Amino acid sequence: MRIGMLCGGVGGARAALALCENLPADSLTFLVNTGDDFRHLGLEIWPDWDTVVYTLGGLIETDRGWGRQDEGTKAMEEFSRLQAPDWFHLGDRDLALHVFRTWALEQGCPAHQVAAQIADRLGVKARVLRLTQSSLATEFVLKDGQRMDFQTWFVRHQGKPAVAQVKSGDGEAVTPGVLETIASSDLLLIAPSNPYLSILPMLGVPPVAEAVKSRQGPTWAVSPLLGGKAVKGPLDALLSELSPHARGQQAIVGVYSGWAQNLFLPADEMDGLNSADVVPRPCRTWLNTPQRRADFVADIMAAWKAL
Ligand code: FO1
Repeated sequence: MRIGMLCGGVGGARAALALCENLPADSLTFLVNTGDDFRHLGLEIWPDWDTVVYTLGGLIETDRGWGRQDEGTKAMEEFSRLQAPDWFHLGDRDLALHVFRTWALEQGCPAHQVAAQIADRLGVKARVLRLTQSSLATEFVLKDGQRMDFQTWFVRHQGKPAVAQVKSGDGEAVTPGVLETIASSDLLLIAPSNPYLSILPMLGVPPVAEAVKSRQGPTWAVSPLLGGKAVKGPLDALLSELSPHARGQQAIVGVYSGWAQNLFLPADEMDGLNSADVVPRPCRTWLNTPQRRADFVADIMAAWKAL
């Protein structure tokens, strides 16, 4: 059985880890958001892809959910001494990855080959594809009319400025293998990632949207909310700003209407949800321990077997 999963951020990386810990790696392809990718200090930085690869390679700093474990701060100390921009934290080990990647791209190696080499060298067995060859450059139109790029809003301003609209590029070249994965996967999952920051930017790319809408097999989404709230990050505020007529899980149902046939969420959060086309399904969606990740995959597989 081949499984593809659209993912981004910490929730996406933990769901990818759950699948890798419990299913054969060669059956899995992860399609990772490129909306957060940007250049900083002249370096090519792919935060969501790096988070998935570090997580699957067993290298991630687990509590924070991004960057490397056993990390150093010498480079950041020097950036500060030089009065270089230091609002975006680059650990010493992580910095080596960005330098190597930027160099490889500047040598003329295509982005998907650079990605495949890095994933392989960091010990990742499953395929982890960036959705597009270059950044979807997500930006925010704020309630006060200002526009702000992703990382300036997310990191520098800690996701606080009120958002009126999220916009991403839609004309970037799709990475080889992405559309084939969407079409040929027996099951396409949408990870419990932030829908506005990670998933909708990907579904906004016309060939990707077309491939998802026209696939033969099921597409199932996993809710990022637990106890009706985001586990991490600015999703709760974004839901109330961008989906003002529905709350909590009902808002997630609304976001995935037209994209997914099922929404997996905790059994005790299903009451009262209504939707014409997205069927709520019970699932243990905590992903913070190996046992919980195994339970999550068991629930998805049980639903698959019951089809
Ligand atoms: N997130 C932060 O909140 N602060 C940081 O300084 C930061 C640095 C960073 C460096 C490399 C990397 O791969 C990720 C990093 N992140 C940081 C996480 C990242 O900005 C976000 O988690 C994602 O873009 C949102 O999915």
